[in-house]
Amino acid sequence: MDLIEDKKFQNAFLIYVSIDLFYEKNELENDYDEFKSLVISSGLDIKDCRNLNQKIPSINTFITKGNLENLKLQILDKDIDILIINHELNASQTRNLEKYFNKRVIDKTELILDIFASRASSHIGKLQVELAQLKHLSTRLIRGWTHLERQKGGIGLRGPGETQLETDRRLIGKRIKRLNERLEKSHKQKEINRYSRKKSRNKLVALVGYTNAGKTTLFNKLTESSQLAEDKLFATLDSVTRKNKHPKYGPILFSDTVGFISDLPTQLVESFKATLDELTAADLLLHVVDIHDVDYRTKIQKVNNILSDIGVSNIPQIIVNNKCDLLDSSKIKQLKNRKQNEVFLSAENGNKFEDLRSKINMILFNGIYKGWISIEKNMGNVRSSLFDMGCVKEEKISQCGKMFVKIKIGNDELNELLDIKGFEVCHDKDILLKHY
Ligand SMILES: Nc1nc2c(ncn2[C@@H]2O[C@H](COP(=O)(O)OP(=O)(O)OP(=O)(O)O)[C@@H](O)[C@H]2O)c(=O)[nH]1
Ligand SMILES: [Mg+2]
Repeated sequence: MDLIEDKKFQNAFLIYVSIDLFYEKNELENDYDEFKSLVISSGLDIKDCRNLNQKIPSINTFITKGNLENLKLQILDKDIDILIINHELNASQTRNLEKYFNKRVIDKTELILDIFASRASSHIGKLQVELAQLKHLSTRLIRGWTHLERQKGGIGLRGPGETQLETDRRLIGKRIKRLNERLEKSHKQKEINRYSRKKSRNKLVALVGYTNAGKTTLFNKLTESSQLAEDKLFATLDSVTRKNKHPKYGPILFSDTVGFISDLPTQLVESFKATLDELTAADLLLHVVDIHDVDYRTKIQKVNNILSDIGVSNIPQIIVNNKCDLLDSSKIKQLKNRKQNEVFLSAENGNKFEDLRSKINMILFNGIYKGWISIEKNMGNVRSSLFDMGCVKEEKISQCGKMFVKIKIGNDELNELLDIKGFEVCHDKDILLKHY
């Protein structure tokens, strides 16, 4: 369900309002550019933009009277179909603006919802976006003006004795209930998948971060995948999980996730909660940051706020400062002095991820053991769990049936296995001298 229909023909006029009252320290310097990128990402054609300054928003129309009159004159002779404003408006403000300009008015929430709607491709993704849109729509249902009324005219939908408004509410309520049920079913399946991962003892590393930071680009390098990475906001909507392909990592699954943005609509956070809940299962978060972005510090903070809302701020985190190819080496040197669990790299133009690898291995496995172990011949179950964990590199069986297995495994896990009687670490020469 696209909120903004027939985008090809939609000429957009952007209204960027700076409100002194809303100005906080952690406001983005490039907030205006981000707003423009959102509009471009939604596929609309930007015909013109205006920057306005106000002390406070007007209660009825958000934009103050003087500003409105000026805008009307500027829009008058232009071929504009749609007005887009960089704030969240309430239903009556939108309605009043639409009446005043006699044009469709889209606020920031609707814009983001629309981008999500056009990007969602998986079954779950589509359900989640539709749910968010309906929740948003239900807040807009007020007497005498509804989207449904305009779209369908409500013919044949109304129940006996119902007003149009009641019918709309009932239909939306019903659809929301059905969507919730279908989502619950899909997430049950995900829980089963999560359970089998735990059993296989693969560690889960989730890539998180602000939209356009380079998560998918890094994910593709780490897993030798070819997911779509683009210079667009919200290129990724559906999380994808793949096994690590690099021999220097332990048994790890990497998961690419949806990017965050400041003022992420609450309906979206709620609807995507189940997907984001997957993050709660992660053993480690790679927080990908575009270090070249002037707002990178504020964006780290915004991402951390959302992570804390989802309840995953206690999961260990490595800050991956990406796009280092766009910075001078002297600048990077200067940044490297900070004391934090962080790495500096270029996902797109680099191929040296040694630092990242060793940090991941250290956090997840307390370092990695690579070498031979021996197990007694009656311990086939231990051998098969080593295979299940994907850590067996080579295997030899002595004449007396004792098994020698070359493994690559985290030190923590190796320590657990060493508690088993008959499981021992040994050296190459032991195998060659004693048993062959
Ligand atoms: N110069 C440079 N560009 C990069 C680097 N990594 C990613 N990019 C570019 O940054 C843009 C965004 O990359 P993505 O990997 O799609 O970013 P993302 O974080 O997955 O974005 P969303 O899925 O939208 O949240 C693309 O145009 C990439 O080519 C890098 O190391 N250097
Ligand atoms: Mg992505």
